[in-house]
Amino acid sequence: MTSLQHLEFSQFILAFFLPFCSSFLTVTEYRVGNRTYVEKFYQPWFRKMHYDHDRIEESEKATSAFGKHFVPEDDVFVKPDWTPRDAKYLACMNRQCVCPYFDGKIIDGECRLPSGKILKKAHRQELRSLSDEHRKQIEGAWNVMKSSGVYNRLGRVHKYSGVHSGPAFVLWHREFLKRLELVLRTLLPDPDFGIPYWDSTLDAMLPSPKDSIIFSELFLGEVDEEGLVKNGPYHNWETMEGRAQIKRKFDDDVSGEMLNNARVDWLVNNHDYNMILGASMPLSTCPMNHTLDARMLEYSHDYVHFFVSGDMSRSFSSSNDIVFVYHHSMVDWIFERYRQNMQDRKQRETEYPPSDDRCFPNWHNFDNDMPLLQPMKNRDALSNAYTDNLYEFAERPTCSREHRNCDSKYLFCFVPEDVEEPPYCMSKVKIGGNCTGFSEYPICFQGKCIEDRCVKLDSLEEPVWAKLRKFVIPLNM
Ligand SMILES: *[C@@H]1O[C@H](CO)[C@@H](O)[C@H](O)[C@H]1NC(C)=O
Ligand SMILES: *[C@@H]1O[C@H](CO)[C@@H](O)[C@H](O)[C@H]1NC(C)=O
Ligand SMILES: *[C@@H]1O[C@H](CO)[C@@H](O)[C@H](O)[C@H]1NC(C)=O
Ligand SMILES: [Cu+2]
Repeated sequence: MTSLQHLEFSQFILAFFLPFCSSFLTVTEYRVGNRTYVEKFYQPWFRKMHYDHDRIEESEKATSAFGKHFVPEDDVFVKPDWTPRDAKYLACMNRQCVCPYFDGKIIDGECRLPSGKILKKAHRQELRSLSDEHRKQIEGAWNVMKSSGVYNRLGRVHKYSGVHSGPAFVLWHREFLKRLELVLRTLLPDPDFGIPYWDSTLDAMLPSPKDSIIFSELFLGEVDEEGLVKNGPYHNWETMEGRAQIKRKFDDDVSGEMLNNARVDWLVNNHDYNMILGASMPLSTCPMNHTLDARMLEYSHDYVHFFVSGDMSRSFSSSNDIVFVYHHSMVDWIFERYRQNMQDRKQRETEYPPSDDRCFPNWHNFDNDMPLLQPMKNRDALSNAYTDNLYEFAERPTCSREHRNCDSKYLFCFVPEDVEEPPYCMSKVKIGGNCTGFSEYPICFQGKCIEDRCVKLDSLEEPVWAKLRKFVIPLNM
């Protein structure tokens, strides 16, 4: 907001969420002299208004986050590393190469597993679209990785070497997730499943997104008063730093917010590759061809980290929370959808911001090694081989006026009154959660929306008043 600092007024910005409308009302109050002027406009991008980001001045280099990888001073360093076996196979870019990692044998060019199955591409689905059985298998495999120490060992690769704040951000995380997914798949009864994604656009339009079924015991777990995850498949997940539980502090960061359809559509149909791969924390000396639009992929991804907060609020600790993995699978979905929509096969492997040390640190450069993901270089993670050979995404849950169903008992189809606006899928809300404005919809999971709250169904089956009525003789009879 530097541009406003030159003006002689103060301003206050508020954004209001409007149920039954896919827009947000943004109200800005300008105080000029003794008077207040109010500007109101509707915008579809942000529930809490975000503005263009600022570049880093040379003079701020030392004090800002530029080129820094923050780790707390009292951190007890444990060297992140890959086992020789991991190092040998997890860099593979096709199924033949990785086959021995699954104890398979190549027969007729295919990798045949000991179970007799052929190793296929991993299928990445939205968490709420998986069957309960398959989701539980995946949760079980994560828990095997957690208790064996493998999850934290891999988490430290991100903790100490994760690349952020620039062009290589999306590439480093793509390769990291690919490796994590291969490890996960070796532990699944059905290795065709890959890392599910958390499509937080499904939660974005809820009256209170943190009341979503995704943050219930069934999926990611609920938190206690201190923000510690107290139930669900990932409770008692000891962090890399030795805390007994994952921490989430919803609402402690005002810039937190979910992804939404408007921003996802804007990204995957964008004609400027910089909105996906551009420098997100460039120096003021950078000869840039784009603005630091608040909707750029890395920023939009950041707001979700800030929404969950706690471990997710900082890059050194974010991999403690399984949400990190599911959210990054969604970020990779956006990246892939953009590639399919806007680039041909050659552009997918070549379009990338030019190396320039007036812009970003050299580890973002096209030809640079990926820290701790050697032998991969940044350029290698632009390869078509990822989705040609190793994994593919299922479509995000969608619905229409004709098909008002999101094909999951955890989702419902929201149909805007305005016929111009397309219907979209939304997550159901957990018991006790806020359902304001949606009582016409099956918004409550195994419950009913009564006085703006989701109330459990079986506590409604025989309401007290129904029992009483049998014994009360109406006075007007
Ligand atoms: C603002 O109001 C005060 C008190 O009414 C007055 O003394 C002052 O001159 C006003 N300032 C402007 C810029 O109008
Ligand atoms: C429920 O959500 C609405 C919309 O965000 C909000 O205005 C209201 O205060 C919330 N109600 C409660 C009890 O939190
Ligand atoms: C900006 O565009 C010019 C001309 O196309 C190009 O030479 C330059 O490398 C671009 N700079 C960045 C940072 O993308
Ligand atoms: Cu990261």
